[in-house]
Amino acid sequence: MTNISRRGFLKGAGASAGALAISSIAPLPASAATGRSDSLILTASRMGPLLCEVKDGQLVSTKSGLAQTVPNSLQLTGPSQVHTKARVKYPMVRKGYLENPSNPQGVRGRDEFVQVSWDDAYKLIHEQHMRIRKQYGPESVFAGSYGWRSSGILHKAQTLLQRYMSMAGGYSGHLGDYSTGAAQVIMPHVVGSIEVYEQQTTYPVILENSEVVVLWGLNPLNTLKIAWSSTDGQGLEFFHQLKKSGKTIIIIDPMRSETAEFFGDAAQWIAPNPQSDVALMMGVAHQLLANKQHDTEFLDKYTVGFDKFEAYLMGKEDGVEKTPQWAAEISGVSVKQIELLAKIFNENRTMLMGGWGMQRQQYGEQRHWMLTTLASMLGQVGLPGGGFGYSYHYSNGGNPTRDAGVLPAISPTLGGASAGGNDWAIQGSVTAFPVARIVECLERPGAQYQHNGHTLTFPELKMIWWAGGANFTHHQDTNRLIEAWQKPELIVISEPYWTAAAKHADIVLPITTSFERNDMTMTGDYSNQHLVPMKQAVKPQFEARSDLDVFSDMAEFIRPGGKNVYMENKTEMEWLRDFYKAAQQGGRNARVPMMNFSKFWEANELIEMKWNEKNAQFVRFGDFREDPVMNPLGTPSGKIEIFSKTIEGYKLEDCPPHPTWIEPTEWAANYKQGELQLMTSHAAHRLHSQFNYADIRKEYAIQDREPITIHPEDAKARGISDGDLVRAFNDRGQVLVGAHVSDGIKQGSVCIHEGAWPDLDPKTGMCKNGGPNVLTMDIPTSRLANGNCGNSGVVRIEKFVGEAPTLTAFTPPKNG
Ligand SMILES: Nc1nc2c(c(=O)[nH]1)N[C@H]1C(S)=C(S)[C@@H](COP(=O)(O)OP(=O)(O)OC[C@H]3O[C@@H](n4cnc5c(=O)[nH]c(N)nc54)[C@H](O)[C@@H]3O)O[C@H]1N2
Ligand SMILES: Nc1nc2c(c(=O)[nH]1)N[C@H]1C(S)=C(S)[C@@H](COP(=O)(O)OP(=O)(O)OC[C@H]3O[C@@H](n4cnc5c(=O)[nH]c(N)nc54)[C@H](O)[C@@H]3O)O[C@H]1N2
Ligand SMILES: [Mo]
Repeated sequence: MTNISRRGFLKGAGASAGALAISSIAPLPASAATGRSDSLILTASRMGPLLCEVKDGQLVSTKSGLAQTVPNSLQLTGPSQVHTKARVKYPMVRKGYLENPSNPQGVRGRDEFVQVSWDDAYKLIHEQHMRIRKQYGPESVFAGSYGWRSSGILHKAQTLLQRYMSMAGGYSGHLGDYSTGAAQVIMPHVVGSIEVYEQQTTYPVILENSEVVVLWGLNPLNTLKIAWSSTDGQGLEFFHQLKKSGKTIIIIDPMRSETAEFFGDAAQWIAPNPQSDVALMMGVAHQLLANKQHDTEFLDKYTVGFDKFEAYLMGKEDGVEKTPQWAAEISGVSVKQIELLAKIFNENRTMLMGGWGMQRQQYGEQRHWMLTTLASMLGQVGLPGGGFGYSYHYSNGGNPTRDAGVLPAISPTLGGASAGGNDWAIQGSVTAFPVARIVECLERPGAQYQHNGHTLTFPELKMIWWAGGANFTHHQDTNRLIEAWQKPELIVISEPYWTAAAKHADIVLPITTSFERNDMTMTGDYSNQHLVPMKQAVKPQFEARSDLDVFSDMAEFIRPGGKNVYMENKTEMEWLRDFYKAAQQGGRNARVPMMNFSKFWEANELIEMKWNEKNAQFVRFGDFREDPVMNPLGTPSGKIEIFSKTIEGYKLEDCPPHPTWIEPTEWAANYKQGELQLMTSHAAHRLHSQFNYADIRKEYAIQDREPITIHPEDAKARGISDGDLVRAFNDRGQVLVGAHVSDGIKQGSVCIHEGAWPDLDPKTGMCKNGGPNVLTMDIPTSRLANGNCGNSGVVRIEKFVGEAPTLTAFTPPKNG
């Protein structure tokens, strides 16, 4: 176990204030950053701007389009993305479906596929879509289609699907996401904003003012390789600077993550049991309270309900005092360490950075509520470098917002002047359900359930069209999903690759990758640091078409002239030109000069937006702290709600009205023999399921399977050695994984990173690729948020004996 000395902890604390001034994080100059080269084509991806090398029509290499200090393995995956054998080449229809679409034979996932022409595929989808819509109404058509499709403001798969469905008369959509399902619903009750997708106290302010930085369940060295728009690269640079700063860095994570490895001796690693963070935070809170080190002035002025929480903490509510001893037993972190954490936090300007894996667990709502409560007790919220921040590991939260011309994006409904005057009755989503409850929705159509204080009803889904998401990989309890997946009458998947979802569809449409079309993007979701042309590098592979082409073609089937209405009478390049013009207008207002579109497109260069000194000094909650009356929070009280009367009014057993420790269902107290806690963190060399097929897989796969990290003691007790094949199983399913035996994980837990493509052996049901969602629980975090619990559950492991089945995850079906 980690043994942290006080000296280790305090080294550097407070010493380096001002040593790294703002200029140290100021980004590289634009000319150095663009990496302009006549022979390389500039595009962008989630992993940032990319330079593409093309030879004889083949994409042979991709590399960062920005200068960077910390390498990003994902940027090299371009050639695999375009040329992998896992590509869908032609439109394909399941045999039993094609033979009789109104009454299909065979089973999804077990049938053969037959190649059809694009026209036949369109016609078939149109006829069945219209039949279903007429028979069951728009709510029977699911177009929620959640997922991390490629970057770009025009080729937005889900939006383009919804645009088509809006023209067809509406659809069932989704609420929330898989990322922050719990936190994004609880935080508005607590501080009036979602926090998880908001600009943070900036990097320069942290570097200048924070003395202690806590990475609570945060693995930024992995997760900052990407951004929702396209990464600006500054997040990795910031953590590089932070490492050099000599500040006290504390990492609280059951795994010695890539980030912990990166910091090495520059950080202290504390490993709690997975799912135990609320108890650990409460132990620290109790210690502060016991020593009267909580900031009563702050609590009085800026929060409500601390008295009720205090009563709970002291055991007056449930008879259990949440002492460090109590917390140590639950979390596996020693009393001494808990007491030390309280001391360090209290004595120093401390920034509590919260990651999201810990809220993808049962009762996940409690994590960020409790961390906010702890930060409130420390009284540093709204001070430069103090308080909490829940987006430092994501999309470069903290990189100052630039003065910029910002690109708009295509919308799910028709807009713009050119669409005016048409007589289409545009209808967006007619109903929606929490995104991670889709299997429950398929299982219980018409059933009522609670969501954030509302009683909602599940629609009955008869048609599903997924474009731009990998739901067979991202959803929990794969076997339960496969069963529910048999219920709809039609399932269409638009995909570049033969994913598990594609293999379980009726109709599969081959889609281009972002390297095969033209688009644009901003970088840095909060910073708007660059505007990047995404230039087509290679021609569409095989018969692949873009989502834009597919859905605009489909619109023509709804009614003649539909394609023009969908496209608003513009071509791909005309859309880009108009988006650029809008950005240019914004740029003019912000005094950022931008050349005209044709020159920009010719230039093959990105535009770097203007540094804003005032934005660089942004302190989250700074204005609230300065004047809470003039700048109240968006909560009912206008203050931080440690006790929420609103949530009290919901009367939810699984989400009490103040932060509460609730023992999860799959937890030590209920362990069957030999069970271990399962974590499913995000992988270093993938974006979820994306690039699982790529060359880089060779670097991490063990005996051609997804690795499972096991503590040496747990491995020894089961006769497992490093490199062995392992069967991991529970009541929900079984997977084949490769043992990575390491002391970089809390004993009693294992980790299989999310994102391996399900590849279920038809005979045994075993997932041959090691997809962890075969093992995870499909339950809501609570009926407050209905978030997913993918990062929790228990599992048993044993050495795999016998002949290993051949991996088929990336093999197209016969004829495919
Ligand atoms: N157990 C467990 N499960 C989890 C998580 C976890 O931590 N643990 N994490 C959850 C989280 S946070 C998330 S966000 C989800 C991620 O779930 P997803 O976002 O669904 O995962 P991706 O693998 O990124 O899926 C994107 C898919 O879009 C396809 N695609 C890419 N570009 C295009 C395009 O231009 N057009 C079309 N039509 N398709 C395209 C890709 O091939 C890929 O199949 O997973 C969730 N699931
Ligand atoms: N390379 C890469 N980057 C990504 C993604 C990706 O798939 N690959 N996905 C992107 C997306 S969509 C999202 S939502 C974010 C995800 O961002 P996060 O949800 O924050 O990422 P995770 O890897 O799930 O968890 C972060 C850390 O929390 C630790 N952890 C797990 N369980 C617990 C626990 O119970 N307590 C504590 N204290 N720590 C715990 C894990 O070991 C891990 O090191 O990342 C984004 N960035
Ligand atoms: Mo996510």
